Formats: sequence, structure tokens, C-alpha cells
Amino acid sequence: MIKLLTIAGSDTLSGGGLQADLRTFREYGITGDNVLTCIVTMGRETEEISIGELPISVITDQLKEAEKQLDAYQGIKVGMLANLETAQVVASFLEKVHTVPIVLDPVLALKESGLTTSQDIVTYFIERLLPLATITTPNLHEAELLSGIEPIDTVEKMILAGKKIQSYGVPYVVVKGGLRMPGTEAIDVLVTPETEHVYRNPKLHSGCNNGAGCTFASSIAAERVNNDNMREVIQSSKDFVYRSIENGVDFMDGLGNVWQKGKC
Ligand code: PXL
Repeated sequence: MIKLLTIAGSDTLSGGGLQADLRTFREYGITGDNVLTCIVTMGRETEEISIGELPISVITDQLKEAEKQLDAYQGIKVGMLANLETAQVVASFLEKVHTVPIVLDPVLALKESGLTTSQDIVTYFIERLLPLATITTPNLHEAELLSGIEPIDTVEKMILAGKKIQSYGVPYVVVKGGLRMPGTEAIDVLVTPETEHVYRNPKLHSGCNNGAGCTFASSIAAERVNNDNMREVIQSSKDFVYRSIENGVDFMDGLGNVWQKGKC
């Protein structure tokens, strides 16, 4: 059976984080190991977010176990890394991965909430983590932080930002326009070593989108196992996320989690 690894935080609402990753893998009939990096608690009423950090030894212990399994993984997805020390130990682990794709979701801005990580971490992503990844999937805010291009409010600027991020050493970049891009369409841009592709879908105004970003990145890891064509991989992953938002589950008025749904 195919196995992937996710290195990610826990989402107490279960919509995002490693809960989303493992459910996504399951929909593809793929098993998953996980390395837990932190615990995100989101207040249901207040929407306040707290990030519980773990002792670094707890993270390195898990990474050591994953290292013993490296040959068993056909891909690795990296999500939230709560602090610089975590990013450093994860980078040392990723350096040992040579043959399988690494999907790096640069979780620097949670739900575009303005909760951003420090400049130290942004610099570390640029210098150390992005060059280790096969593909990265920033949202608009993260793309602004990583590229220095701000504001990103047109497709042309999304492409420019994607190329800038690619120049740090990651071959594929998807800049996710999400709901923040002006207009009625949800637009994503894929920058490849050869060219760019623009994907357009009607915006889905369901509030059930907690976990959409994690689901997208883990779906890319799953799709990539059997498909070398990144343009097709991204289209399939976008379709997967679209279905999962449509299939979402409310946890309070108008807000909810994506609920992962394969093609059946
Ligand atoms: O979707 C971003 C994200 C990543 N990782 C964890 C999260 C979230 C959003 O809620 O909880 C653990």
C-alpha cells in the first residue's frame, strides 16, 4: 500500500492540519504517517487562535522514527511549523529526502487572519526550506511575505510572485488567490520550470472552508504519486478541494470544516 508522511500541526476543530491530511490520504486509498509539530486551538465562538508549541525533543523523536521509515514514503507533505527551531529540525530531516516529492505548504498566515510568523521564519523559509521542496502552495498573504511583492491583487502579480518564490530554488509554485482576490472567480496560478498556468473556478461562498489549504497540499502529495504532470496534478487537487468544500460540515453559524471527498 502507498504511504505518505505528513509533518503538520493538529487542528482541534479537525478541519485543517494533520487531521485534514490523513483524511485526504484516506480518500485516495493511501496510508499516512504523521509528525506532530504543534497544537492549534481555535475558539468556536471567538475564533481566537492559540498555538501550543511542543518541546523540540518531542518533534525530533518523531522525526527520528520517520527517518527509519524514509524508504516507505512516496511523498512528504509539510504544513505548519510553529517556530524557527521546528523549521530547523524539519529542514535537517528533509535534507535526507532525495527521491520523493516534498509538498511544502508555507503556513505563515493562518486563514489570512493577520496572524503571521516572525521575519526570522520567513527568511528561513526563503533560504533553507523552499530550496528543499518540490512544490510550495502559498496563499496570497504568504506569497506577499515570501516574494516581497505587495499587494498581490492581479493575476500578473500572482505570476510575478510565483516566479520570485521559484527563484529561491523550488521548481513548482502554486499561488492561491482564494476569496481575497477581487472578482467572482477563485484563481490559482501554477509556475513551473517551463511555463505558467492560470486556473479559474467560480468562487464558492460556503463558509465550510477551514482546512482547504491543508487539503489542497495533501491532495497534491497524493495525486503526485501516480502523475508526473504537475499541471494535471493541480487541476485534480483543485477539484478535490472544491468537492470537499461543497461537502463541508458546519461547526457554527455559517462556518465549518471542509470534509474530504474523493471521486467515488
Ligand atoms: O490551514 C492552515 C492550518 C494549518 N495547520 C493547522 C491548522 C490550520 C488552520 O486551521 O489548524 C494545524
